[in-house]
This record gives sequence, C-alpha cells and structure tokens, in this order.
Amino acid sequence: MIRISDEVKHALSSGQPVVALESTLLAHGLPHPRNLEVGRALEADVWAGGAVPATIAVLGGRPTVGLTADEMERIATRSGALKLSTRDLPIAVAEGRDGATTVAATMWLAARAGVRVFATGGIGGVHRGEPRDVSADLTELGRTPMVVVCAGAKAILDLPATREALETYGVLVAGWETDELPAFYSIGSGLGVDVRVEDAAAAAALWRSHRALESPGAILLCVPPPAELALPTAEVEAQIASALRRAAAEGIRGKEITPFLLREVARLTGGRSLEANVGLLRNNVAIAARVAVALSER
Ligand code: PSU
Ligand code: MN
Repeated sequence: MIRISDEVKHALSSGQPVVALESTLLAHGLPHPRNLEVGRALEADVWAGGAVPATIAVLGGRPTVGLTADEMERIATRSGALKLSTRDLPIAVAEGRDGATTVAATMWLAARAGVRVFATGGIGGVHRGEPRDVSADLTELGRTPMVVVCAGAKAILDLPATREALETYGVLVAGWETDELPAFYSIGSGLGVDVRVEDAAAAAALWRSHRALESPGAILLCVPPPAELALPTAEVEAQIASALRRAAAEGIRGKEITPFLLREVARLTGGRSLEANVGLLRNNVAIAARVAVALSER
C-alpha cells in the first residue's frame, strides 16, 4: 500500500539515518513559488546533515515515502491537493487523489515505513477561542513513537491549552538547549518542557530509553527559532489577534483556518513571519538530521 522510494528503502534497510518531512506545509502552509524552493532546501539540508530525506505525500491515491523532484513539484504547484490528516488517508486512497500530509498523517505513514525521526515547523494544537478544535496532530503524537522535531505549536494556537493537551496525551516534551517551550515565531512561550537536552546524543539516549520502555507516543523535540529571524512575542501577538478577527468575520473554520492564519500573519508582518517560518524549518531539519545520525550510530 505504501510506496517507498528506492533511495529511502535502501537507507532504511542498511541502517542509514533517515528524516521524514511533511508536505502540508508545502501545499497549504507556504506561498507558491517559495514553497517549492523551501521543499528542495529542506531536503538538501537533510543530505548536508548526513541523512536521507523522505518527504511524504499521497500521489494519485498512493501514499508515498520519499518524493522525487517531479513529485514534490506536483504537490507544491498543482492546486487541488487535499490536506490530509490521518483519518483522511483512506479517502485520498479510495478516490485516487493527490494529497499533502499533515504532521499526523506524515507520522502515520513514516512509522509504517520504519522512519524514526521527523522534522516540521510547528505542530497543530488547540485553537484559540475554539477549545473543541483540537488538531489530530496531538492524537497522533500521543500514540505513534517517533522523534518529532519542531518549534513548538504554531503561535496562532492557544499555547497554554496545547501544552496541557500534550500532557494529557502523554507526549514527552523535550527542549533543545532550552527549558521553555518555543512559540514558533518567537523564542519562548513562558511554558515549560519536561526535559532539556543539550545535544543529539542526549536526544538519542532519551529515544533509546523510550523504546526500551515501549512508551507510547512521540518525543516532541522543541527547538527555538533562529534568534536573528525570531519575532518578539508582543509584536506578533497583535498581528495574530488581528488575523483571528478577520478569520472570525469571514467565517473561516476547520482545516482552512491554519493556512488562512499563516497567510494573514505573513501579510500583516510584511513577510517577516514567513522568513521566521522558513528559518525555523531549516534549523529544525538540520537538528533532525543530527538526531537521526546519532540514532544510527551504535
Ligand atoms: N508547520 C509549518 N507550517 C504548516 C504546518 C506545520 O511551519 O503549515 C502544518 C502541519 O502540517 C500541521 C498542520 O500538521 O499545519 C496543522 O493543521 P491543523 O491546525 O488544521 O490541524
Ligand atoms: Mn482543526
């Protein structure tokens, strides 16, 4: 059912480090043509870090782990790719559709292919003012063992509620050289992590203990955005508040809300939030490669 590229298949069978990458941020989270440029840069960053990238999507109904250059272009360029969470995968398969995978669906497919490390920008979580709109990313993080490298949950969300939900779902939240949960565009949220790790070897040790105990769920490795691109919380909060008001006025809901808010905050910050988003993605991917390399040693 899952098609794994020859490159990724070979890497997995020979114990080489592999890093999974998602495609929703390409198809729905970043503007065209920047999205394609970023997708390629993220793969190049994984290679530069000594690991093999596996970007994941559904193509013509076929879940695919490890996109070719043409396949990535198809997902990043053609409109009409569905936004797929775990529950949506059978729909795309049954209907033979193209779809981009969220954090949740990417984890589901990556785990079945045998990939242990995954990098993204910011996970989904509990929406502000919509405490019943909880991303299925949290459900998946609670049940699929994987090291998920991110800059925390997206700042457009209710971060304190998301932090509580991570605890309820039993997700181990680790801070990369920090005691604080990053806030996606900003360095800190004022919320704590469960453990601080100083390097890839410490992250690998945590993973080995997690697997030895057969602990459920993910290790969420949270990395602050690069300081030179991070936005001050007070400033970005004003833009988020205004983006949320516009979303409410336009009646935007469900899976449309996250892409809408990311776009609107990018417009209101004159593109600075987009630069922060791209910078943190590249940083997360580089750290994920280091963790994947540490996991493949020994
Ligand atoms: N990280 C980014 N940009 C994105 C996302 C993550 O830098 O667009 C995507 C991920 O695919 C995540 C999704 O799973 O946003 C969350 O969507 P929702 O809130 O609808 O669950
Ligand atoms: Mn939602």
